[in-house]
Amino acid sequence: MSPSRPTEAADAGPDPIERPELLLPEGLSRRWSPGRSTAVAARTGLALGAGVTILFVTGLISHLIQHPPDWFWWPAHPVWLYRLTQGTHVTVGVMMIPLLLVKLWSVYPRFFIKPSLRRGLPEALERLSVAVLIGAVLFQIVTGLFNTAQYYPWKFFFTTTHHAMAYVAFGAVAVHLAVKLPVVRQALSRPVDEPIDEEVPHGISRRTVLAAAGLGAVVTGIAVVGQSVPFLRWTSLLAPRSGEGPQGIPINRTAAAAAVTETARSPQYALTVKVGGRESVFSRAELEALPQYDSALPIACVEGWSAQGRWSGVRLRDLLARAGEYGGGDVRFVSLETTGIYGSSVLPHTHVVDAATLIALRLNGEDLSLDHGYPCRLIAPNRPGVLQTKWLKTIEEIA
Ligand code: HEM
Ligand SMILES: Nc1nc2c(c(=O)[nH]1)N[C@H]1C(S)=C(S)[C@@H](COP(=O)(O)O)O[C@H]1N2
Ligand SMILES: [Mo]
Repeated sequence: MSPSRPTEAADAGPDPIERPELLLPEGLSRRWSPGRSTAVAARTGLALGAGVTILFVTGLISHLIQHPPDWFWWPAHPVWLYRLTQGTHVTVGVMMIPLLLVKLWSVYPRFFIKPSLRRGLPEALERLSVAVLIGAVLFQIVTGLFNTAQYYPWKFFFTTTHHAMAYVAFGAVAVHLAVKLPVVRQALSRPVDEPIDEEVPHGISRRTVLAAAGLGAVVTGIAVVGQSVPFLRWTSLLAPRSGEGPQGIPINRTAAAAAVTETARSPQYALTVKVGGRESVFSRAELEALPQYDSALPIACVEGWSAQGRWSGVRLRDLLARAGEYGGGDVRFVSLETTGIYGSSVLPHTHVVDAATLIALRLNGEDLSLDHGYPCRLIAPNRPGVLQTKWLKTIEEIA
């Protein structure tokens, strides 16, 4: 055996780096084991590339709904679409962890290839792009996971950095795939476990490694997806929200945390509605006296969990019509909550006029609990939970 000479065996392929010098300490494997191979790296790489693409698209959807530019339009139906896109985002996000680990394992000796002047700038640039890629994807996974666990050990604002880094991660994946395309194509055109160089000790087979990666992704996916799929709730071993809470729905922020316990219970409570230049106020009793409708709608939190509720209350469009003349603009909802950043939201016209959009007074057959937004809250179809403002104080049409 010649431990200082890594052999690429049948995987040498078109890769320009042949028999490079490795900067690995003695005692650590300096070999390309058969499991650690282009065959494995190409296949896990494609799965990761597909994952990052899904994450980029679903993440941008979530961003655009929350910060809509003029050109953006998001439908009110199907009511479960955001539940699906964001549930997918977080589930696929978690499935990336085992895939990324196997991918890194399959290529790790390459991180220790001695830089060589002969291979020059292109190789240096390629290695830099791989460093950016790994850094960005790791960053997304860590910040995303911490966010779903509502754990913020850093000072910067999660969403802004996670959003900015999404372009870096997606861009780096695209560049990496473009650079590696010839190698990937060749790897895919050959059998996974082709006969290997006698010089290389046989260890774990590539098929086993790939099966482990796939199984790992499926198991982690199942352990998370239950927070979005009701009949899989019991599988949610890794989901931070159990799906339980008062009236069958979890609560992110309680009335006590939002410091609205007193104002929400006050006998003087009234909802102000400003529309078409007119201002009207409604007590909770007056809202109850208006025609009541039912809506089966999910709360779909940006953190990935979601839960379906049977809401009842006044249709927003009815309430606006009673209060004044609705001019067809967006509508702002302001909470009794004065601290924090979730005290208001804006509802686009498509959702304002939708029959499913309610000023909810009841949930699953009971009066809304204080923590779910008593005296009344907004519940609109196909929206992130963060925009379903609780403890409403004012509703106003904006330009
Ligand atoms: C390469 C991987 C990823 C990409 C490209 C990506 C991309 C994005 C983008 C563009 C957003 C929208 C941010 C905004 O509203 O401005 C987002 C939101 C989010 N992502 Fe990811 N993401 C990735 C991985 C993950 C992972 C692994 C998780 C968790 C396990 C995760 C959890 C979240 C959460 C919870 C949000 C909602 C944030 C909020 O609106 O408060 N992401 N992601
Ligand atoms: N005023 C106010 N409304 C709010 C919030 C908040 O913190 N304050 N949290 C939002 C978030 S992030 C979600 S997911 C939903 C959760 O609603 P629930 O507590 O009834 O399940 O409420 C939304 N409405
Ligand atoms: Mo949320």
